[in-house]
Amino acid sequence: MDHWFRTVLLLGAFLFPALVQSSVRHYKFSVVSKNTTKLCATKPLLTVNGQFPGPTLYAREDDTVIIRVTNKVAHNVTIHWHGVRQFRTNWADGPAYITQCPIQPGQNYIYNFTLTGQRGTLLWHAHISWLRASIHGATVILPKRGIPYPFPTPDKEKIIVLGEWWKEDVEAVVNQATQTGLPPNVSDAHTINGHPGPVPGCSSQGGYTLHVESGKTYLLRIINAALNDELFFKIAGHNLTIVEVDASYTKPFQTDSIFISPGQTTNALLTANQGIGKYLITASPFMDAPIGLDNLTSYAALHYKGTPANPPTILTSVPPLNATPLTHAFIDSLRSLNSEQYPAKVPLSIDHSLFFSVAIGVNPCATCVTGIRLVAAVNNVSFVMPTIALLEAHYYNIPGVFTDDFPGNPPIAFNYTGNWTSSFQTMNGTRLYRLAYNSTVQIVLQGTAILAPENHPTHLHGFNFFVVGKGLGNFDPEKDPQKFNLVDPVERNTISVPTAGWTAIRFKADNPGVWFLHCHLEVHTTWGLKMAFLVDNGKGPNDFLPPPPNDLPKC
Ligand SMILES: *[C@@H]1O[C@H](CO)[C@@H](O)[C@H](O)[C@H]1NC(C)=O
Ligand SMILES: *[C@@H]1O[C@H](CO)[C@@H](O)[C@H](O)[C@H]1NC(C)=O
Ligand SMILES: *[C@@H]1O[C@H](CO)[C@@H](O)[C@H](O)[C@H]1NC(C)=O
Ligand SMILES: *[C@@H]1O[C@H](CO)[C@@H](O)[C@H](O)[C@H]1NC(C)=O
Ligand SMILES: *[C@@H]1O[C@H](CO)[C@@H](O)[C@H](O)[C@H]1NC(C)=O
Ligand SMILES: *[C@@H]1O[C@H](CO)[C@@H](O)[C@H](O)[C@H]1NC(C)=O
Ligand SMILES: *[C@@H]1O[C@H](CO)[C@@H](O)[C@H](O)[C@H]1NC(C)=O
Ligand SMILES: *[C@@H]1O[C@H](CO)[C@@H](O)[C@H](O)[C@H]1NC(C)=O
Ligand SMILES: *[C@@H]1O[C@H](CO)[C@@H](O)[C@H](O)[C@H]1NC(C)=O
Ligand SMILES: *[C@@H]1O[C@H](CO)[C@@H](O)[C@H](O)[C@H]1NC(C)=O
Ligand SMILES: *[C@@H]1O[C@H](CO)[C@@H](O)[C@H](O)[C@H]1NC(C)=O
Ligand SMILES: [Cu+2]
Repeated sequence: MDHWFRTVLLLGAFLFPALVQSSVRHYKFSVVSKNTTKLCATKPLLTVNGQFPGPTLYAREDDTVIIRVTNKVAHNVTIHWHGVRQFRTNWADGPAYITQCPIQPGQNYIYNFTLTGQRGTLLWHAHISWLRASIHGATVILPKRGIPYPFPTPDKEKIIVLGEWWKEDVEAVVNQATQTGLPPNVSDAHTINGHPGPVPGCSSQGGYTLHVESGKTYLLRIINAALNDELFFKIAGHNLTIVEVDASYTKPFQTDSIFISPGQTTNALLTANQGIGKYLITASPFMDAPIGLDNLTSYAALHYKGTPANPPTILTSVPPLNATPLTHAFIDSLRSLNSEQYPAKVPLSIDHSLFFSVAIGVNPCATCVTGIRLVAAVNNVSFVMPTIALLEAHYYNIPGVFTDDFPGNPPIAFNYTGNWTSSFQTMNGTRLYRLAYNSTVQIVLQGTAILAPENHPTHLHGFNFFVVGKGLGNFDPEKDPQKFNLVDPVERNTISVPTAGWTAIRFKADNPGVWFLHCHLEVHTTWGLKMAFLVDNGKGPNDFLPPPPNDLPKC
């Protein structure tokens, strides 16, 4: 292409931005330690660029994003672009020892990927140990230039990142739990855009304020970046209209409270249609299992322009900790938009029908305080992390790192949600489940009552899935599939499997490589509630796993 033509093209792009189909966006992420005044932490926070929450990644659908990550802290780091499909950019997915070895102190790595077929809000977060506690931020994928949202255009957009925070160094918390075999200490607060609101033993630092103008509509991009807590989000006196989850459009519906699990995102329209004033915003935890959890609500304020000084705050009731019906009502309201432009391509025939029981267990541990260690498992296998990345072991055919014999069913069929009185022990293994390229997969994720029934927000890397069904008790393979929604089920990357219940998901394995599936409660992931899929190459010219980039970190 000659210079004259290139100049005309560039000028055209400048004068008529609509002509530009996509662009390349560059970001620099420095992982640094930072003392913050927002929280009364006793230790500096690990952050990206000194920000908590971290910087927002803005892009449009079809853009390429290049993020140069520099590790300036004493911990190993990786970053995961949660929910990004990573078509043929597997090496940029980020989970440590799954798709890459960690970026070690002083090292760099460039994440390079294109955002294809997705638009909405996602999050990015560290994907090693518990570093994502403070290393996280929003990913905003705008529609292609000139393509409107499939809902009324909001006047403004606001990002709301919900988090969870410990006064102590979070790595010390997880290390202590790993040594003792006991549950880790619960967090000291939840946060809304980095502010906890009132915290016992910590003088108030002021909360986050969402400023609005009467009559205007706001698109709230809400993210749950907490480590271990599913959350409810509410604004006093205002309803929210849900329009998108996990970067997939939904049929709009109104609600006064949002249920959001770690790793999930929810876009909601808020219209400032109430009297001028100051309204309470709350983020509070959900837990319906009989286990200990912090019951701390974080607070922020919705503030109308023109509100007089020091107004009384208009309050709202906080959902009870165990508000199970509210979680079901919210999940049951979610439907794919399924329009002509955004069809729900639900797999109708299934090549791999899998049944995964998810459970807590205990294994012997000579060095632990009580001689046992809490663990967790999928189909009774507690996943053991390898010491080199699985994707490299697969690509280079390195033997002895993993096996591809992950069981497609529990080793013993039993009354999953009943009283398990046999051994609480699990098996160890770095076992993957192999899928043919383009095959269709159904997984029934079955919660169990072993030790304690609990809710598990399960996340799949590399794919979106359709949530075709859910229920309480044991999945019935005869009756339950008849009730599946195969028309407009919600499409997402993380789904909460109900306590003592099941959820059925479907996806098409159209992305070759190694893809992690795990509980997004970090405590359960640490205990072994994780596995990975190995999707073989296809036959087409673009159906294969590309070679790793030159700067891929080494173990
Ligand atoms: C943070 O504050 C502590 C004292 O509270 C100080 O020793 C440390 O150097 C500070 N770290 C940074 C990164 O500013
Ligand atoms: C990003 O990936 C594209 C496509 O493989 C490649 O052309 C480009 O050079 C890469 N950029 C960087 C900075 O690695
Ligand atoms: C965990 O909590 C216990 C009891 O409050 C405390 O003694 C211990 O220091 C805490 N551990 C960490 C790593 O914060
Ligand atoms: C919120 O929505 C509910 C149900 O749709 C409705 O009953 C209620 O009046 C709405 N409240 C406001 C403040 O719009
Ligand atoms: C948790 O806190 C909320 C709000 O403070 C309260 O309504 C609820 O009863 C508490 N639940 C438990 C189990 O303590
Ligand atoms: C299982 O793996 C863990 C490491 O993840 C190890 O500590 C434990 O000894 C193993 N147990 C058995 C029975 O191999
Ligand atoms: C499974 O266990 C539950 C809880 O104990 C019980 O209510 C149910 O009847 C059991 N189901 C079967 C099929 O045994
Ligand atoms: C579960 O079984 C044990 C041992 O048989 C029994 O002691 C316990 O009461 C049972 N629990 C329930 C909830 O049925
Ligand atoms: C899991 O495996 C262990 C060890 O083989 C066994 O003792 C236990 O009964 C199994 N549990 C389940 C739920 O299958
Ligand atoms: C894989 O599926 C897609 C549609 O989802 C189709 O376009 C493509 O041809 C298929 N490739 C192979 C090799 O089956
Ligand atoms: C960092 O990662 C390397 C490569 O896996 C490993 O050898 C090293 O022990 C890790 N360092 C820490 C502090 O975990
Ligand atoms: Cu994730």
